[in-house]
Amino acid sequence: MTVDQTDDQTDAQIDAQVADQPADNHAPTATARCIAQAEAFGAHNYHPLDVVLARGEGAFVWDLEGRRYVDLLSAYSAVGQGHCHPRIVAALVAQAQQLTLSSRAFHNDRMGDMLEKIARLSGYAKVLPMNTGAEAVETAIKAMRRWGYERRQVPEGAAEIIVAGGNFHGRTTTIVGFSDEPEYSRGFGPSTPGFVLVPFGDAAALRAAIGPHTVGVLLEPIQGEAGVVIPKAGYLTDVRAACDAQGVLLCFDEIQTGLGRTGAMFAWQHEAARPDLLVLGKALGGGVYPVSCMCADEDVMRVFTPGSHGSTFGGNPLAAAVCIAALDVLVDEDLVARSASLGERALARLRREVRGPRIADVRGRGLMMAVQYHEPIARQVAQELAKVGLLAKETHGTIIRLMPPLVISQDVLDGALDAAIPVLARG
Ligand code: IF1
Repeated sequence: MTVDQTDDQTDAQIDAQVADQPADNHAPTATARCIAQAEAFGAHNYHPLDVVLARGEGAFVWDLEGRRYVDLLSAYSAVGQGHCHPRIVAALVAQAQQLTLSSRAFHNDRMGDMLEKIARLSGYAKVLPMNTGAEAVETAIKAMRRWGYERRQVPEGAAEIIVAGGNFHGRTTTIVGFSDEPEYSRGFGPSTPGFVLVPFGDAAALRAAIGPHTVGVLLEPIQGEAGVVIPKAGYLTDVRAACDAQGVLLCFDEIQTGLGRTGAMFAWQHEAARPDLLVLGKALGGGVYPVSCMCADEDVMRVFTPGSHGSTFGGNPLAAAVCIAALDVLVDEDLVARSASLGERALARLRREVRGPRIADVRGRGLMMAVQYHEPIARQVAQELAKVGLLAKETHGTIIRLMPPLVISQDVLDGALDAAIPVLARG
């Protein structure tokens, strides 16, 4: 279909096209129409469950037919503060009536408060605001490379960054170029040079991979998309020591693990492994607006000089207002402690009750949990969970991630586990 055909098409033709689209045979009309419309006019770069969400509040979402679900994905951790948190929405609405976008050609009266709040919360002197997680990761890659050329005398253009197998850091061509997941990189080459892949969790292999052109290491402290892959105790500490010993930078991508998800404010705090660069996103925007950033101390951040990096929307007043409220909610509602205590209790119960020949592993930290099967049945488990009012997402065929909003109450989580465990255990 070309654009002019779209323009010329009559409603009847669109209705006919929409009606022809595949949709769940049992899905009611409104749901079916919505799915068919997305199928008819959207790129097919996702394979969502046949659920059309229309409303969200706290840990709950409702579909077009009014069915309520407990959200066990939290938009991949971006809805840590819960859906449509009133304080965050109020901040969005208020700022939207004041000033939404100023560009960085001028100052605005909200960005400074956001930068200071993130700096104090993260313990870093400087913050560079961006929008999506991938943009913040690309910012960190630029920072490590320029730091390497200016501070380690690495020959220009020869910088290497060590990354881990199973990594997920976003979808830009540079980032997917160092992914070892073929579906993320197939057909998008040529890859950006200067990345060295080592096995995740193997500090000796990482240490051995550091060479004269290495400028930094980029890791998720716990791998999210790989399926909540938690390294053995001491790994992050060993990686920190290896970077110190050879004078290379350590960058942790905490876009998914950060802001309380794993039961600490940042996952690196489970070990004494403070990175030189910290990348945040997702819940930084309170599930309401895309906000990301890269945090670092002056020694690294000063590689950015006026005009060397930026973005149209980075640090805009609307993002700042939302981010400030999102972080206030995180702190005022003690979401980090909730994640730790609720997660510990939920994981213990899952480990106790989700057992059987089909179960390969049950793991987690804070409210970032996963059930792994021996066979690739996770998609059908997700579909079965949806039937009992629970929304979760499979990854890599065999893993179901369970990541409710950090605001979920003990009762609601207990109820969700009551419904989930028979489905998870059955596989
Ligand atoms: C999709 C995955 C999760 C991330 C980490 C950077 C980014 C992400 C650790 C990039 C984003 C999202 C992207 C989304 C689905 C989701 C995802 F399955 F793709 F990998 F969460 F596990 N670092 N993860 O998890 O942030 O640019 O998206 O803001 O692309 O399908 P972004």
